Amino acid sequence: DGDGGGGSGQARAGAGTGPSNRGGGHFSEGRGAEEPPGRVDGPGLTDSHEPDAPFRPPRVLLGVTGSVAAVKAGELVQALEKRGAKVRVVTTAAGARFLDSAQESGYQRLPSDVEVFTDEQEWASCTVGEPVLHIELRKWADVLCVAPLSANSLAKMAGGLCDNLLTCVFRAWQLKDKHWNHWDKPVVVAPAMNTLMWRSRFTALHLKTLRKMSVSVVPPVSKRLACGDVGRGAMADPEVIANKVMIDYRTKNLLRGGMDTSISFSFDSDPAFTNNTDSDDPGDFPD
Ligand code: PCO
Repeated sequence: DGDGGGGSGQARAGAGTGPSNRGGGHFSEGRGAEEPPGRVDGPGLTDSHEPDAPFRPPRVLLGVTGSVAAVKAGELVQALEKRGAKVRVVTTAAGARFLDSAQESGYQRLPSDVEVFTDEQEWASCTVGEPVLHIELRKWADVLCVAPLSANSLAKMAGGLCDNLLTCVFRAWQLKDKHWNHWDKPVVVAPAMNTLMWRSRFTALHLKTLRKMSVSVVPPVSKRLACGDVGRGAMADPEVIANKVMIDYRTKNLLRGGMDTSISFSFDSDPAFTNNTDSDDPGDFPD
């Protein structure tokens, strides 16, 4: 686990993030696109899973960080695309190492047409007057999904640190304030880390901070982990994460459209997301 080092731009571009995936810093569509997601206005835009879906499919920015669960990124992209989402990937330097190893380990690779953005591209555009990549990506995306979210990137996000492309995107995100006066673009995170790190009080504290900012947390599951330990810490099923992304996106649009906000569309009342009372759960952090 670890996404250490900022500014070095050392993200590798090997097998998993090969040249065909690498974002060229161009924004042929949606550049500066702050327009609210509109209604479906033509054929082919409807979510294939829900023929009557009223909104256009979301643009999902998938953040990949330095957890071994990054090997599941290909599966997650597929799950999102299956639901009609348009996906771009931002990886930390540590996340890129796991993306590279995914292919060697036999995990599903990223589709070749999915653009992968790394710190290198962020630091490449440092000219005054040129577009800034993290701002452009933040404008492009409807939803930010960070999966897997490592312990290190969790701490950075909760602390507002922004020393790489992904944390800069998050720092520029407009999150809902405590009075619900702002409801901007949803953020969904799926932590994945060793059980001992998950159990740490830091985890509870950092998750509490993110939840207060209206970030949705899809908790990890219990299984045998990459290091052989058994316990909670494995990233949730990509299908579950993709569902949560779609639900938060739709909820936001329904609220924006003046829907009855007393209706709950969220998974937050689902025991799978709240009743993690086993000994591996960091629980809440008292005020
Ligand atoms: C590393 N941490 C972990 C947590 C993340 N692991 C997982 C699963 C994978 C295999 O199913 C790797 C995806 O175990 O999400 O293992 C040190 S213990």
